[in-house]
Amino acid sequence: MAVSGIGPYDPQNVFARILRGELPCKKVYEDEYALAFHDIAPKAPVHVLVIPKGAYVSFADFSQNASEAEITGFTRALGTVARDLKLETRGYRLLSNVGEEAGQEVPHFHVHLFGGKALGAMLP
Ligand code: D5M
Repeated sequence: MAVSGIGPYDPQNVFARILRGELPCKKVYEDEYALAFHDIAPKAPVHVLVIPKGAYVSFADFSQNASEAEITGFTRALGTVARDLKLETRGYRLLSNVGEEAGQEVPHFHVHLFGGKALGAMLP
């Protein structure tokens, strides 16, 4: 079932364009499965977006339709980015908005990685 407000994959979405090199990004990591770059409007001292290379609109799509290699590769990349950015000492937060009502603006699956300060209690 489709997630509310998120249609079929749009190859013109901003992250697809970044993946194709049509738009710039402040890259922090890249491998076969994932690309990580600084969020354009950071909400924490470290605010990085980690996206899969494959065309998935949301976590719902990715978790259902990505191959095991993609899921493993992407998950490992997330951990590597956090480690490379030295976020493990103070801890960090992963967040992914799924669907318009949850606040998803860009329809290419992405995980926000926040760190670099005391993040406090989890909010809804
Ligand atoms: O989060 C989408 C996030 O993507 C939001 O924090 C802004 C960020 N964004 C949008 N355009 C860009 C570019 N061009 N570079 C870097 N970051 C960007 P969501 O969970 O979909 O609301």
